[in-house]
Amino acid sequence: MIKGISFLRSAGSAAAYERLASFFAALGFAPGKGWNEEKSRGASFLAPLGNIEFVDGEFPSTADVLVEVTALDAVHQAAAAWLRAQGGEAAARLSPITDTHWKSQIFTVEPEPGFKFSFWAWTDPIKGKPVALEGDLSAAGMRFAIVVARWNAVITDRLLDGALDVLVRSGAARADIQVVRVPGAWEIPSAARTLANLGEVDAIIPLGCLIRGETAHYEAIYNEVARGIGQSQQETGIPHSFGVLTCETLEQALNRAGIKAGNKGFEAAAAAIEMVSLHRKIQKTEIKSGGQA
Ligand code: DLZ
Repeated sequence: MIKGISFLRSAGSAAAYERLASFFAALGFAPGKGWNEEKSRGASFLAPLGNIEFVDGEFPSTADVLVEVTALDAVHQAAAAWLRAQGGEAAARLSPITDTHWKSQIFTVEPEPGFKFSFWAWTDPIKGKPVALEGDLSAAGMRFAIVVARWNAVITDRLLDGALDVLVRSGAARADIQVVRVPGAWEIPSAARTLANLGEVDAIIPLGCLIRGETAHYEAIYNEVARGIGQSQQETGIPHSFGVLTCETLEQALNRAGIKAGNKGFEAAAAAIEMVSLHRKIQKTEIKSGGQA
């Protein structure tokens, strides 16, 4: 399963590493998790979208890393201010904004000699509009409660592993992840609701597994579990994802818990991160627009 694209660059020195990280932070990139190990460290920066593009025909004159933005002037000003603050010749490593042949504008900046980046934005207002307000997948500073059922633990433990994996890899601190165990899926809504009412977490991630062949009143239980989780989400306003498997067989459940068809715990936790981020963005948009649509 394809997950993301990374460009790796060796900074060459600790000082260049610090300057590049500082530049990307100054331009408003969301920080990724990065790493700090014995042999190396990494500063990572996220963008909501990434892709690899092959071009046939006229090729634009750009740096090999191209960053699309929605407010090119503001980014140009931020880059200029950052370069000025470096002093010396740095300010000269910023090109003016120019038109491209594809209804857009572009500039190239070299925050560190040898590291060039081009930033561009559509001038066509239809294309330049953000397609949608979307949450991103950085979990740094977010608090989560995972409510996991013990029933069918061979499955739910795998869902829990998947959920913890994505939360920690996306930057959540282990101390900000609370794991709450309940007897079975039936008990998930009640625990989720109690946690949501406390208001101490940003999202709830319910994990459980119902297997039709082994579950008396299967329909009744799963309807009630889904309804209870949905109701808790709607009435508390705290995002709840849905990581409760409803399967025909144990084999199907295993496949959805990491064997063949992804790990639904991982997906539920990723959805929770995205929803917290989206809620925050919607709230910011609402504040900026003063509640005007
Ligand atoms: C009772 C029961 C049954 C038959 N099957 C499942 C199941 O497949 N998955 C699950 O999470 N829980 C099951 N349970 C337990 C109920 O969810 C609940 O925990 C008990 O009925 C106690 O209230």
